Amino acid sequence: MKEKLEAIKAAAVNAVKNAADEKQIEELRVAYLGKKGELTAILKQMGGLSPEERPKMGQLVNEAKSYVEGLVSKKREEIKQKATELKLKAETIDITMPAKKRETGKLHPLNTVLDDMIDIFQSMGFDVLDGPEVETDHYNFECLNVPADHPARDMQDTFYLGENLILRTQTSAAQIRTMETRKPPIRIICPGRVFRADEVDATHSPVFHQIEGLVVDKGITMCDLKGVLEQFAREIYGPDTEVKFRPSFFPFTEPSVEVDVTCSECGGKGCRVCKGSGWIEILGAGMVHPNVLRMCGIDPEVYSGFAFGIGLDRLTTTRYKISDIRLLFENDKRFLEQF
Ligand code: 2NL
Repeated sequence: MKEKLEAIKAAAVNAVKNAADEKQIEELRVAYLGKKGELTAILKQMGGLSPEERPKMGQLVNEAKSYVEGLVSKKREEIKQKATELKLKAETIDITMPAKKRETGKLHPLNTVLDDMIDIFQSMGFDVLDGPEVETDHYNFECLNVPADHPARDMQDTFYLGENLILRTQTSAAQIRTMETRKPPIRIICPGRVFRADEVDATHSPVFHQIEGLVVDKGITMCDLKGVLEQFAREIYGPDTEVKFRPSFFPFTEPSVEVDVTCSECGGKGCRVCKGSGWIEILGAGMVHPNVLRMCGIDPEVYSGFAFGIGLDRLTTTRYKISDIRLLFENDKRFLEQF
């Protein structure tokens, strides 16, 4: 029996030494030390021994068991340690590797120009407001004194969404609502996207951007209009810029003007940008038509006002020498990165 014990012990020692992972170690523990394990089984065979031999044998078996137990837990620790080392090795970070490039966003050139314009008008005391892009015929045309047979109302020029719903062709509607709800003095600008069913080319897009402005108070005259718009033009194009007011026509203003500035590219000598004229048209404006004031519940005998509309897109393309307006709407990163 003693020899059998020695044989089992030797086999166990050998097996534990060669165990490769935690699963094998656990299997060996069960096989030798578990309830039905070989070393446990040998204890149960001691019934056949003499009373003198029994305790000696019992002691030997217990010694063997605790010896093997010791080996098992030592081996288990070893295996665990090895696994941790391997894992750490696999997770080491090579700090000499090049870092991932982080890309930062930038303002769209339209927003840079818009921010500049908002700064200028806010410093002159204008509030900035916003309105919906889908408008009714009433607010987009009717209140602006645009007659029913005016070409702007044609399906060819305006995007109709229904009988009376359209995509706004200018941002005036937000200002009309302000006149309906606020009492003068009114000093507001209204930037936003506007829509026209234009033929698309390098200078025309069906979506573009506009800032409209409106001032209404007692005693507002053409001089106020000139002063504000000259100030605006000089802040955008530089203090030496000359500003020219040409007579024009809009249904919603009377009298109406268009405003030109000396070409910033050639300084007025004439070049490709200004098509040889030395001047660039930057906006349209005028004194608010009495009909418009009246339709908004403002008495034109008491109050007067001026309004203007500035295209943002052409201001942006000329400032940054962008050759095609469509580039502003494509969101091509290679284009946008340049600003
Ligand atoms: C342009 C220039 C303009 C207005 C817009 C306006 C707004 C109200 C009342 C009167 Cl609420 N007028 N806006 C005035 C003059 C010119 O836009 O080139 N438009 C086609």
